Amino acid sequence: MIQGYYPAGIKGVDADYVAVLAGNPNTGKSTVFNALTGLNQHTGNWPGKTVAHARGYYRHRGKTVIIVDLPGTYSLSANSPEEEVARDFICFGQPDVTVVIADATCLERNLNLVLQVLEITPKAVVCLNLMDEAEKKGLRLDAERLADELGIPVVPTAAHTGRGIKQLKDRIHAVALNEILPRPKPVTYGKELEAAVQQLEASLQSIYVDGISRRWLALRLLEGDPSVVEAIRQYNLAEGRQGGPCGSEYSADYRPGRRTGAGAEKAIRGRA
Ligand SMILES: Nc1nc2c(ncn2[C@@H]2O[C@H](COP(=O)(O)OP(=O)(O)OP(=O)(O)O)[C@@H](O)[C@H]2O)c(=O)[nH]1
Ligand SMILES: [Mg+2]
Repeated sequence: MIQGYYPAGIKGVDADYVAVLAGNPNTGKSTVFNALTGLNQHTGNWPGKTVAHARGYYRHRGKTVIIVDLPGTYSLSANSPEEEVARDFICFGQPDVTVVIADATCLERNLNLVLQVLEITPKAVVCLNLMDEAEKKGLRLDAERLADELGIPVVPTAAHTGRGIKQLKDRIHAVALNEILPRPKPVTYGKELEAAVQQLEASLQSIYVDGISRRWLALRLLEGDPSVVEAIRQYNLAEGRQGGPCGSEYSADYRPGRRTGAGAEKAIRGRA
């Protein structure tokens, strides 16, 4: 069951790039998704999983953007089918942009996922949602400072009213097309762990897959997460296979654009 394992396309939609929405549960992902896509959306299950998800598209600044709404997760440690789906899509679906929806009323808890995503890909944007609720609570958030600290764009939104959605589309566009090059600051884990990571990274050459950070892989293995090895095996099998329709309304042979961006526009095509 490989075909359609990392599907992103939508039948009949020729996409210029793909953005994915990740975030803790109940942070307003689906509300952001609806605000971005309007009625242009489909829902379904991930192939082979009972995890629901939605895909949609919108047009912005002359580009067609496919948006994938991932299930809510607190981490990408693959402790549940939801986390596994989220992790696998961010890693192997290689979206052009990963948007992390963070709850502005409890930012600290949400930053854990942001940092985990940034270990996988620098091409990320934080959507600081529920700003209206944070303001009601008297919280003052400095989005620019947070963007500086993280090294990626941060957009404040109140998605249920549409506030900030246009700016979010602008930032997604800029990161997808490399008009903005995010430079996240790496999290370091102390001398002992860093030494172990280095050692492990060196011996991971043989199972390194294009676009996946060996550092991230080493950290997951040190964490004792064997599911990542299985996910890579599946990915490699899928990559070695000729693409073809998976029999659903979605594209099975979506070949992700690599993160260099140059080929992304050509590579990403939702196929009928
Ligand atoms: N006040 C306010 N409410 C919001 C905002 N964004 C979303 N909501 C509300 O928050 C609730 C949860 O929103 P969802 O979009 O379902 O959140 P979600 O992250 O998709 O939730 P899960 O998929 O269950 O993890 C809904 O009642 C939304 O109307 C916002 O910016 N401000
Ligand atoms: Mg939702």
